[in-house]
Amino acid sequence: MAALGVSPGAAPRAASKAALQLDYLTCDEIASQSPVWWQTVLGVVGFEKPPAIDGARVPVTASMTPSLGVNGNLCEVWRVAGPEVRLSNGAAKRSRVHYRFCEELLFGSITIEERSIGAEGLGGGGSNGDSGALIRATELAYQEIFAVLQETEHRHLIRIWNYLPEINRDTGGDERYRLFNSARQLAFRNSGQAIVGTVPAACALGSPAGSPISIYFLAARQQPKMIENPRQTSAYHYPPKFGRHSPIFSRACVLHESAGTNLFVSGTASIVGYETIHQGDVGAQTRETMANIIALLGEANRVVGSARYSVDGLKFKVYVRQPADLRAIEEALSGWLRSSTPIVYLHADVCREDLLVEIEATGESGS
Ligand code: 3EB
Repeated sequence: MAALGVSPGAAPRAASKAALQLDYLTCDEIASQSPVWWQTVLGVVGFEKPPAIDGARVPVTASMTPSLGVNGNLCEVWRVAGPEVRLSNGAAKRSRVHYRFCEELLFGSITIEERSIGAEGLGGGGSNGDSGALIRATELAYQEIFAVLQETEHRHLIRIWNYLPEINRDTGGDERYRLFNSARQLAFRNSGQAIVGTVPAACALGSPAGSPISIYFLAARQQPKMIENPRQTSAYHYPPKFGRHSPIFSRACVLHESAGTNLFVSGTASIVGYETIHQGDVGAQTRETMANIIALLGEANRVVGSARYSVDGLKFKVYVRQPADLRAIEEALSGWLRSSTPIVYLHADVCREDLLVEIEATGESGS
């Protein structure tokens, strides 16, 4: 990393690097932090519901996916640290996006209730009811996100978390996840974004009926390096049998120009090529998912040119479709992970009906 001193004749130094850091903290731990600590917080994500903290200071949101197991009260906290890091809150007019940013990085969140969306203006004169509202809400959310990134010049989405109520429910022939994929792809196109290659790491999970659509994201001024998995077809090249419009996400990405936390592993599941494997066997799905994450770590290390990332440096979020499977998943993971590895289990529907588990991870370098 850059030395603090500027030697005579050196080129002007770029702004000091922000170290992005992820912590899983209880609400009580968050409540007892000092003002100095709060100055470093980009955003706070609760799981079942937004935590009761003052949303005027930082964006506060929730995935609407309840915790499983012992870690009831945890929140996901994104912070930046660095000698010259200054954070500002977002002030985009007429935007539902809450955001906070420093020179290099931006955290944002948006929630939209489908029932607040009129079906007017859509083909079919509104007869498509709730599928129209999901499509419109998704388009609006992404449109507003890209507008913020344009305005603040953090033009590169690096990681985006998508939570949709009833993700697997069928609405007149189309699953809601597939409608979401169509709307997401349309929104990327309409905002002039790439739809293959340089697309963010992501996940898409189901929340309980009646939840708002909840989306949060990290963006950067610098282009991240995208990582694909040699064991899997790129999601943006999935064949049409998985939906008319492919999901737009990369398997992982590396924030090469940052200090600190900088590997983002997308939601990863028991998919080899493009097919789900080990249907009905949650233990085997968990092991296959870890094999996919190990393959991604290998790719990430190859791309950065050193053995920087390993399973031991990752923090995990595990989405469990059926709470009764929690024990079997923990058992399968115990072969891969240390007991000290940070890991949060959440109850959520996974975006293919036959997937029982999905795992995402965030990696730190220099730790
Ligand atoms: C998969 O590999 C499993 O639609 O944004 C993983 C990560 C999955 C992201 C998304 C979906 C998404 O296809 C599902």
